[in-house]
Amino acid sequence: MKKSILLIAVFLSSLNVLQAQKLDIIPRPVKIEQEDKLFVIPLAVKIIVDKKMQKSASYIASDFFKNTGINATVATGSKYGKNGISFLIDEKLDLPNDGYKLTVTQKGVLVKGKSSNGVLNGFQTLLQICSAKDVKKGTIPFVKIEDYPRFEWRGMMLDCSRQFFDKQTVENYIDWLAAHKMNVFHWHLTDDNGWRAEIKSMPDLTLKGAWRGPGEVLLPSYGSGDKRYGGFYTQQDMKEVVAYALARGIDIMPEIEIPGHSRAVTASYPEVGCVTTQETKSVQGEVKNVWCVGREENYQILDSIIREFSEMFPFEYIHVAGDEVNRANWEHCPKCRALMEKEGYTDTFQLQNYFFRRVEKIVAKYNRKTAGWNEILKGGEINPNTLISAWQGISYGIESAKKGYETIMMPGQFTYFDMAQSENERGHRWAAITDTKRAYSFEPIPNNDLTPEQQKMIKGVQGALWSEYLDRPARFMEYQSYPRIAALSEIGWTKKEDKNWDDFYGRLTHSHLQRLANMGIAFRDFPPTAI
Ligand code: TNX
Repeated sequence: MKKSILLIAVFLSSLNVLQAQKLDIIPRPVKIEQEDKLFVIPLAVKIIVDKKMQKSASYIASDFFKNTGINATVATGSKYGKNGISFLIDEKLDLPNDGYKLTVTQKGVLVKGKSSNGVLNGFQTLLQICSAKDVKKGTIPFVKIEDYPRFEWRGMMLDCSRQFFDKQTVENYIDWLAAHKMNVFHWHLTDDNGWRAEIKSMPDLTLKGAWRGPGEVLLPSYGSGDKRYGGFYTQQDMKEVVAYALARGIDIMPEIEIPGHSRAVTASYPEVGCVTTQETKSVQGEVKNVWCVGREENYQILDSIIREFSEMFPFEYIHVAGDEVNRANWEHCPKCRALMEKEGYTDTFQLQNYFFRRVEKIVAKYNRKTAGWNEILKGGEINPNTLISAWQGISYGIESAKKGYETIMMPGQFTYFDMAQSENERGHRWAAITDTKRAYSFEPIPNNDLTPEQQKMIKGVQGALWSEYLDRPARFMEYQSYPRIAALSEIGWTKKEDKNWDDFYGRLTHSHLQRLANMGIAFRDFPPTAI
């Protein structure tokens, strides 16, 4: 008798119905109710995608197949399909923006989102459930999930200047962000070491400024030795990447690095730089890398560059940088000095502020809002609509929020994934050594220093991957990105009180690292197996 009970128990547990299966969702959802029953996905299951989400339909079908091995038939519609999987927009859903409800019953799967991005977030959760270690292939446990993000902005920046990542690589990167419910890709397209965006009115920016190596005026490349190195995206490429990202719920914020970090510009068009009486260097040891703020023609050039960017990138923000400007350069430039005198300025931060106020006007002319690094707060007032990327530390973000600017928290000490992950690994070290646990410990609203109104100015969080070190070994970019981006995704999404390292680590190691491997990501393991 006892033996047969045991046998039944073993049999039932092999069907995974005795104990709740771990779903290991990252980022952790707001609310999950789970039952010990399974929906068996029929072969050639019918997927219904809301009519308003036409542009995401083929993506949903192909990613569903990649994760489950099941070839669904996809149709667009607006009604729940019995025994199938339905993805529907319900604008009246009683959840915050980007929220969704996911219900799995014997009747099938229903994902409802307040917006198409909400639906896509629910889709990602569904894929993660299907690929959780405990969940038997071809089945989905009965669940009711209600979920929405803590922050509206969950971003990641990739530096495509110091190293050039081709279009396919960028699209893969976007896929991986989407899998973590991230919604902004900050595309760092220009820097001292390469200009990567085709600009039709300034062709030399990519004919010359996208390349380095022997005979080039640019810095020697990182690790590429004597070989010519570089590349750029055509305008068509960039438009395609934008569409690719939008289908996955991701907006692209392009960045044009001005007025510093512009060696690639002056190598292509020397007249844009200052004519100085003395050469000075930027913090990164670069010469001739600053736009001349006293040269009037430069503002026309900026107008055409920003216009072309606005034609390619529909997102509401264009990022115009402003970090680490070698202002000493302006002190030795007669044109800049003349402008200072004319305006009655006593220091070069005021000159920098003058530059940004003009740039803000150009950006506004093309119906976009300006974003910049936290240094643009210096030297005078800027437009109250301008968004601040606070990179130098948490206190910089707090200061920006207190001044009333919408702020993205991206302190280098926690969210710069170019930082090494341990003493023995490669990477920058100037901000911190940041392993996944440390990255996870970041709290974007760390104290009660901010009033509730000021706290609202913190729109979200972002990571950054600068690429000076990403030349080698192969796939180091992925090693630096994951699993730290998985940790960041939870900081951006999950409620503060639900964040817990041990719990996150459990989900990560039990199911999620395998998901990353399935996506083809060469992530850093615990303990590290490379470098
Ligand atoms: C600072 S963050 C920079 C980048 C470097 C990075 C390396 C910022 C706005 N500027 O130019 O690549 O440090 O960590």
